Amino acid sequence: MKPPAVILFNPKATNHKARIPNSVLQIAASIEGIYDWVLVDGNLEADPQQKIFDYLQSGQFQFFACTVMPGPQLHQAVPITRQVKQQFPEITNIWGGYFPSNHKQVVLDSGYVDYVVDGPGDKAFPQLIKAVINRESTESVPNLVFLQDGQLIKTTREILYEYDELPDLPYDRLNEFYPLSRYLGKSYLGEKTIAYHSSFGCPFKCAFCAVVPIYQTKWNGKSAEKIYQDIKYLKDTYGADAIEFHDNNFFVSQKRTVAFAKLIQPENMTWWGEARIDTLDRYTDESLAIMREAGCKMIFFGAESGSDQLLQFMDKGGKQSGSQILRFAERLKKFDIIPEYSFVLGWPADSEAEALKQVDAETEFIRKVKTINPDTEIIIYIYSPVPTEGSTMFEKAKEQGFSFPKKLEDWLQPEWEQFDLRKNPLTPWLTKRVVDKIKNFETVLNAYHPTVSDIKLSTLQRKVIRGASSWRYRTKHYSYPYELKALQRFWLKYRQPEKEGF
Ligand code: B12
Repeated sequence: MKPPAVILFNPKATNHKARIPNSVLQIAASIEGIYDWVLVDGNLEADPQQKIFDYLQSGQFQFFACTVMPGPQLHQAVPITRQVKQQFPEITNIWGGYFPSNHKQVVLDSGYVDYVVDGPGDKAFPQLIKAVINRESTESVPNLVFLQDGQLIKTTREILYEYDELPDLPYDRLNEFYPLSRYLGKSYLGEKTIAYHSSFGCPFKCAFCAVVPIYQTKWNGKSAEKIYQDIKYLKDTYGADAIEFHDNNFFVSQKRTVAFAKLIQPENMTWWGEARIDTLDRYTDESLAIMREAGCKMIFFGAESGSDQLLQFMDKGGKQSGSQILRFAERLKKFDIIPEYSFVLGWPADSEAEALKQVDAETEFIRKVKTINPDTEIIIYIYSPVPTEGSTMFEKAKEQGFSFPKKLEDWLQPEWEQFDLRKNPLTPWLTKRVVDKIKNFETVLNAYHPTVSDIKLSTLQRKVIRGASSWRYRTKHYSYPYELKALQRFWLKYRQPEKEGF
């Protein structure tokens, strides 16, 4: 008698481009050859709920396993999981990923999620499936959270695994469910862009980052050889020509980065990844030149703020400083690697006046970066608290009256979606005046310096929007930029990389 099978669900995350669903694919790898599995991708299914119900009606499935990150994915994950529990109460519902890992209680209190896998699921998932099928206790399964007689039970935490020792991702199996070519979309980097994850965690503990509670400053990365092997396979088999490294911190090890660069150089591929300014600034000129030669075109950096005092307040750690952020933008120019600097504005402040002053200081700083290196891409987030319990910042946020929704459905409310998108978190210290000031500056900045990553913009569109915004940018008149908002929305359909990716 075949063991019952597993439905893996990747809820819709973006409107315009599906990416290789690495979260559920890595979970699939953990049971490949042990339990049968099918994959439903909400980014490629017109009616994912019907697809899931068709599978469930076959009676061959016992598990519905869903990956959930904050934001848009909740809009499919919540209603579909609730429906699965109502219509097929015998099915075991399992959630994993950043959202349930950081919001375990509210997820389990919903009553339609049976288990949360907190952090990496590579070992937990196959062990949980086995325990449930064999009706054994789940208390020896690592990284598991569940309710027992109303009590929240947390099993042993296993924070990190040797990435090289984990099973290969079953790309060919994925290709049976959805042609892999549909996941290799056109982007600023290339015609067929791979989404690849080569490391877990990050060695730092920035108080605004949701990675910290999960990986607790630990980091582990695949070897350069292993990454190259996978990429080469996707290039030769599916014609991929570019790579988005989705690691939280790809460049932790200069040795690994340079080794990978030397391996990938002959393949003529273009790549992008996320890094820290102070880490990259310790790379030698030779390493940066080798990376560029090997196709490293743009790197995302958490610049966060030009204020050393705020960098300290947010536990940015390391050696990063305002002057280093400026100097490094200058340095990267020499290597023709585009820095993509993300800033976080709207930190907890004791008064509106103080918050407005903070914003003025940051907008001036961002203008300085653009003067030093006009190619620098700028991304602006507004601080949205994440549960970094014990961090000065999160404690201050709570002191000032911040709290997360108590009911899972409340996260679907528009204001909480904006919160997740870090675009208007409605935190108690953020008044409308402060949010408008940030948004208006962002509008004028994106008009005067439109992102290179929005590949659908024509040269004419770029010229017109820059021309239309130049008086505002030059004279720092950012208020009520409705004409620019209208042009961006209706003519350019401007796409911000932080929302939808490249
Ligand atoms: C790819 C990505 C995106 C893509 C696509 C997302 C998608 N789901 O398709 C895009 C660019 C669209 C995106 C957008 C956003 N993102 Co994003 N994104 C990522 C990124 C870089 C990679 C995710 C991934 O594939 N990881 C690789 C897999 C293998 O790792 P994993 O997901 O952790 O999976 C492991 C475990 O979590 C667990 N697990 C995961 N799922 C499941 C499911 C089951 C059943 C089980 C058992 C286990 C399990 O086991 C896995 C293997 O160990 C992560 C950072 C990161 N490195 O993970 C940020 C990240 C998840 N994103 C984040 C955010 C905030 C956003 C945005 C809200 C940003 C914004 N303001 O716009 C938007 C949301 C809008 C949206 N469209 O969804 C944050 C979430 C922070 C938080 N509060 O939880 C992260 C953590 C980045 C960060 N460092 O802050 N994102």
